[in-house]
Amino acid sequence: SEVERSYIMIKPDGVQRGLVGEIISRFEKKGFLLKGLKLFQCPKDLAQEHYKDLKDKPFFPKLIDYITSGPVVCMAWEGAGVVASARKLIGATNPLQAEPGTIRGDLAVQTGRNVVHGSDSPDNGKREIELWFKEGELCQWESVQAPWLIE
Ligand code: DAT
Ligand code: MG
Repeated sequence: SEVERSYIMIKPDGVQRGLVGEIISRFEKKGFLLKGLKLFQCPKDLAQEHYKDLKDKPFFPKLIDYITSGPVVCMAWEGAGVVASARKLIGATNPLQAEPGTIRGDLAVQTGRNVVHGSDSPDNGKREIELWFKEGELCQWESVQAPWLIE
């Protein structure tokens, strides 16, 4: 089977608040492998497709306005168990309920400004990476750290 990947995205508030380095660091230090990275101003139709499961929610229009309000940082992170682990590093959807030590728990206060997205299943990780990255935008490489991370 394929190596697991998660689509992680720093939302416009994370970029505007100068949290890009801090957030990338959390995933880098954990030991996952960065396969794709770009700063990107997202068009409305892409945001709508990304969040299509939420299209009937009352907050959907505001969510789309927020995600398209400025550049985001798109990332593809790889590793066994990366999807569930990234969700733990990110913390609960509502930052006031997110545990200290998590990205949202440490860096945000409101659901509508929760600084980062992470895929909720390996299937969605694959779907979202295909949605946000073009062919050729992902890099094939091996980290020199690999033998020190995985026995
Ligand atoms: P998550 O981002 O933790 O996977 P989700 O997939 O349920 O959460 O929702 C996607 C985003 O939509 C979430 O990060 C912020 C926004 N959102 C979710 N529930 C909301 C609510 N009740 N009010 C306002 N925004 C909400
Ligand atoms: Mg979600």
